Amino acid sequence: MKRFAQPVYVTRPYLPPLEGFQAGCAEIWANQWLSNNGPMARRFHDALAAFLGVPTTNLSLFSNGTLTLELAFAALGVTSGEVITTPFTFVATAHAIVRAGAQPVFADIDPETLCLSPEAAERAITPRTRAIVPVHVYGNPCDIAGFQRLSDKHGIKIIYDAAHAFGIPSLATAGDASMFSFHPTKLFHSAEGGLLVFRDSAIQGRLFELRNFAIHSETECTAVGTNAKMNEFQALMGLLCLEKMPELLARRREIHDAYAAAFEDTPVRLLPHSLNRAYVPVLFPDFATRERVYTGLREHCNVFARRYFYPLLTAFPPYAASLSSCPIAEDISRRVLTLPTYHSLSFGDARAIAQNVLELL
Ligand code: T4K
Repeated sequence: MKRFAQPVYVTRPYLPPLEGFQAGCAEIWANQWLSNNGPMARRFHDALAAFLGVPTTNLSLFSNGTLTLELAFAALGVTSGEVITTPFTFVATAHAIVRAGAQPVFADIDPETLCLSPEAAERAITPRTRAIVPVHVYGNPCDIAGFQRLSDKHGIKIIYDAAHAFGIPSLATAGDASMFSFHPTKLFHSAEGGLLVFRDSAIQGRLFELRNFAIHSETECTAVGTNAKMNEFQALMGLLCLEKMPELLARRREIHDAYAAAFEDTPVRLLPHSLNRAYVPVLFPDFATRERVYTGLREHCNVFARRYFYPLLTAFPPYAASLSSCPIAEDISRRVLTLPTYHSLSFGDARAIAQNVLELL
């Protein structure tokens, strides 16, 4: 079994050449403008609009993905009642719902995509339901048409947690709004950051205010806003990483293919649906095997794979009171492991990690 000399983490951020970042810093120094929608943030905003092919009026940048989601709810009027989501996600999804003033209600996932099932979500709808928050888990697309039908039929908002889904053109404009995380653990990042793309350009002004304390003018504050502005250094990092997007996407695809070849005809099932190959999730036959591989990789191979997402959110005290029964999510959560993938991981290392996994079975 190969033991790596250096720890191999589940991911590593792409870092642009330092000279490019230093040149950008020189501009920031000259501008003497560090935050509050400065020139670099405005340039990043426009570059993202061009990259995604959406009008500049239909997006807004924030300091991180969690606050992006929280302010999306505020801007779309989802500040009370119930919001249906999946328990198979990162805690930030549910935290943002609660912090916006609503109560999360958990419904089960689809066994193939591992995203919230529209059928399960529909069964959870009550007169108090204000919105549904499906998550494109690992970059697997949710059933967009299915959720749109629910929105049309029940008059509720669909706000996607697209934290994992940057770089998938078909998901950029789904639902009423989509949140993308630019955290360094994502395939694209701005050190920290979040992006909201929304259908109704009328909410852009509201979002700009909410991220800046809801200050309307020097003498007016219209609501309880927060500080969720992207600063100039984040925007600079984002601009430099954006130039590399095609390469970052291609590289992930190749690494994914290397794992796929290594796991062919083995008991390890590589989940196939991620469109941007943001993660390498593999399913084991049972919980004990997953745990053995997870621990074995750490202790014997120096490989730090992660159990995204275990346990389910309903196992955490703030959400434990939820009466939801989500047997598919429960089962997947106990069998899944996400293996290392990032631009600088070599194919040889991916193959060696896969070999270690198979030896630990
Ligand atoms: N919705 C969903 C579905 C999400 O997955 C997330 C975030 C959000 C919403 C919220 O978006 P943000 O507010 O974060 O923008 C990580 C991330 O902190 C979190 O952003 C992410 N999801 C979640 C899935 O993973 P941890 O606790 O696993 O991160 P951590 O610090 O253990 O990092 C994992 C590995 O990455 C490390 O072992 C090494 C590597 N790493 C990490 C960082 C931060 C680096 O090499 N360099 C770095 O700078 O939560």
